[in-house]
Amino acid sequence: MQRTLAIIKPDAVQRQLVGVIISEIEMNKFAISAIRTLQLTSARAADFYQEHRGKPFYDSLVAATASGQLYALVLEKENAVDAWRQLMGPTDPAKAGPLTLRRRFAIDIQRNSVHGADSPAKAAQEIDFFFGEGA
Ligand code: IDP
Ligand code: MG
Repeated sequence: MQRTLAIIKPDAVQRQLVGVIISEIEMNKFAISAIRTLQLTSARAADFYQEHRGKPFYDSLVAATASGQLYALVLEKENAVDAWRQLMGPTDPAKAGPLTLRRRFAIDIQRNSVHGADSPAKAAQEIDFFFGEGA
């Protein structure tokens, strides 16, 4: 079984979409092996998205990520990293298939409701970010 890191972003929590998103996770046969809710400081959000530093949307992304409670989850399934990204759909909801979470729930390309690690190595790093010693 592979593990990945998922986030239900503050925009989705604020719109009370936690239950329906977790329901989709379970219906798609992911096991939830860890879950926590927390609000990141701006500094921690900036660190989480540091690969995007310097891009035009970075400051706004960091502010949105720190704007409220989020849910971090460790999901387990065969091929979990790719399977979760497929269920989420692409970054831009306008380009996402009809059954994807982002097509169904995203407001726009930034407030796109969910996050997923993009590789097994990033998944391990992001799981440590939310569930490791220093988290
Ligand atoms: P991903 O979440 O699908 O992996 P990334 O390219 O890693 O997409 O970008 C991280 C997050 O930054 C996205 O989920 C989205 O919230 C935001 N983002 C990405 N591209 C844009 C953009 O062009 N405008 C505004 N926000 C963006
Ligand atoms: Mg990404």
